[in-house]
Amino acid sequence: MERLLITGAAGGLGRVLREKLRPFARKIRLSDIADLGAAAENEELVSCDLGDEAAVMDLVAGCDGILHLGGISVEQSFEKILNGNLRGVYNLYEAARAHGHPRIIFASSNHTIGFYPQTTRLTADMPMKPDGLYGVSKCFGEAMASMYHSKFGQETAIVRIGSCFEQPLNHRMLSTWMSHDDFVDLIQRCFTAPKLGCPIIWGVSDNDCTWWDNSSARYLGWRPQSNSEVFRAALDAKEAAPPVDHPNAAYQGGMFTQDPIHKD
Ligand code: NAI
Ligand code: 15L
Repeated sequence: MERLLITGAAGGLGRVLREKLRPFARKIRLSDIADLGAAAENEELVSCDLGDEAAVMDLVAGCDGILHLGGISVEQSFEKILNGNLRGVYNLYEAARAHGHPRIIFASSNHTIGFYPQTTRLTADMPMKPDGLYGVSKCFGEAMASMYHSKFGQETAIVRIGSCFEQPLNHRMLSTWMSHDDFVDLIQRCFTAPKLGCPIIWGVSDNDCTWWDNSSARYLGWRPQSNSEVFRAALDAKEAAPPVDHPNAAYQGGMFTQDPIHKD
């Protein structure tokens, strides 16, 4: 790849992927509203608010792939979500349309379906059940990806990320966890697949207790290698598993189902 754009590059996932994807592109353009530190040899740093249409238009110019991680990543007020996740996604898709349709990987979230009970096994074509305004904003992003694909042929991998951290942080995440290495492998496959289309992919490792069926994305050849079971004993030693009626044991979105509508 000649130039890969990573939005949200100063965030938790962005900082990890900035390093791991370095060999994958001749140039990496990193953008955020937060501090990005110093540029390495093949990096370009661009401070850019995703809500600024003209700035996003310039940001996307010259890029042949976009990993879109930027935006609000937890439940917050509608005003904050509106700028980063709604305007931001619109601006990104309009910029991609103006600049030759670079392939996009959209970091969606399990909070698009967070109100499903943990007893339901989900395929990617089942109706959304968002668990808050953040989840609704990711449903909007998925709908934008689908519309730009149908209308303009824009290809996007919609990755409904479960919990992508070094390791699962609680018992719920034994089901939702995706390792960084599995995500890197998925990103590479999405950018190199001869034909991508606009699939919804569950961003989850090969966990024994997953709730999500990824068979519709098998054509990408992605076979996650990590399994959260290796962390179970340590988690059990740290804390008891939540009782069955606790949100973290009842709902796929866990505690996000309990968030209020924030007003500030
Ligand atoms: P994060 O919150 O650490 O990083 C998001 C970055 O976006 C931050 O650096 C922030 O400054 C930037 N940002 C926020 N508003 C912006 C704006 N208006 N303009 C430009 N930049 C803006 O989140 P994290 O964990 O790194 O997640 C990355 C993406 O993956 C997010 O879109 C998140 O919703 C999604 N995701 C992450 C999961 C995870 O387990 N880490 C799970 C599901 C989805
Ligand atoms: C998300 O969408 C969040 O961005 C992340 O911080 C985690 O909380 C994750 O979902 C999760 O559900 O574990």
